[in-house]
Amino acid sequence: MNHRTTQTSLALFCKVVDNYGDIGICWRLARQLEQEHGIAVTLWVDDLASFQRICPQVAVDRELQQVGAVTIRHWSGQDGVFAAADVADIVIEFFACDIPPGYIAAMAERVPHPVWLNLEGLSAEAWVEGCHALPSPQSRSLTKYFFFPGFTNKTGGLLLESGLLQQRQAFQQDPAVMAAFLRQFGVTPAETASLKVSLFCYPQAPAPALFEAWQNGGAAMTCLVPEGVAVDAVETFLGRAALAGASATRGALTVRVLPFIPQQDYDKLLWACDLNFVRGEDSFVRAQWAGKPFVWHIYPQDEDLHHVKLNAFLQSYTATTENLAEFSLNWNEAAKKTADWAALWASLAADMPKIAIMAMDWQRQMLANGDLACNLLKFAKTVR
Ligand code: TRH
Repeated sequence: MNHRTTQTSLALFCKVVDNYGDIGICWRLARQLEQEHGIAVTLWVDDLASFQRICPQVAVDRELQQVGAVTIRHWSGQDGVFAAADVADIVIEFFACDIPPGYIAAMAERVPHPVWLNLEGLSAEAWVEGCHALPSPQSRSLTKYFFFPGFTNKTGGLLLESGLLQQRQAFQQDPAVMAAFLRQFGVTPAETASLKVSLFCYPQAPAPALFEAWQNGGAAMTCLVPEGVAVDAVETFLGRAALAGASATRGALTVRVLPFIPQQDYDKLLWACDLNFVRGEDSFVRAQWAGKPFVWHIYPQDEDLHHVKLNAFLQSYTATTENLAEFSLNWNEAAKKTADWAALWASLAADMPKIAIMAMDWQRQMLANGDLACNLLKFAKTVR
């Protein structure tokens, strides 16, 4: 049988609203669909510069390129140039990104119509289960389906590459490999032996106050911050530009700036640290697969809508202790009481061993929901 003619094709459209989460999620999904499911994936993305930051192989000046076996198309206003034959078997728009009208017209011409999915953002709110997989009739007899990632078996689940958890285990069971990974960023043996925290957050996070609490704390700590993150707080602490390689120690705390790490290595940073500060959507999910305690900085929304989402997650997450919830609410400026960061940190630190154990239970629960790529393909088959 000719493999080429039977290979399922899939087009994934991604508009980068800001930051790295949009392309981060789409790139992860595209790679997994191609590598694990043999799908011919075309990833349309409007911002190649953001893409290059998480995947250095991407050339920013190419309209069409292959990275691995995924086809990358620069999405820059193309319309009216599509024929039915150009349309993939499965078409995914990420986060309601309005795919080109010309492409939609070609979808309507295609026989059979492609499966059309809108891949939504991640939320632990209860309404998600009711909206997941709902059809939305469109003009020209097309139907679009909402596909929601999520934390229960009535949602699409979470992105998880096969073998990731085994890779993590192998990495964590080999201190020499872990030390070598950190050494490439200039992390010293003393820093490696200290309590290690990775920091990824939005600029408004109260990092200066937390640095002060860590600095005045008893135990040696190392905070590893990729370049470009919490820049003001890091520069104030360092007393100089927060460029990769810079570090300073004050009291018990060392802050070290790392280069922004390619996405495929970012997991290793999470695996190597004792506590991870993550944000947005993709790093938030990776921290859950890392199985270590983490603090989530949620993407801010108007009218503090994100506080509702944060609370929904903290209530669902079975590794939440009272101290983790209190710390997280303060980190996201969603707490009722003014923060005493030294006390918040002492309480969270005391809970970390317990949280680490419960985090593994949570992981088992998430695994039972199946992974997002598999769930998405299964769903596509049912509506084909
Ligand atoms: O960059 P983000 O803030 O993205 C956000 C969220 O996705 C949010 O939901 C969305 O609405 C908004 O963008 C527009 O955080 P997130 O989701 O964690 O994505 C960061 C990506 O960058 C993730 O794939 C991990 C990757 N990364 C690296 O590859 N190297 C690094 O050094 C770091 C810190 C992150």
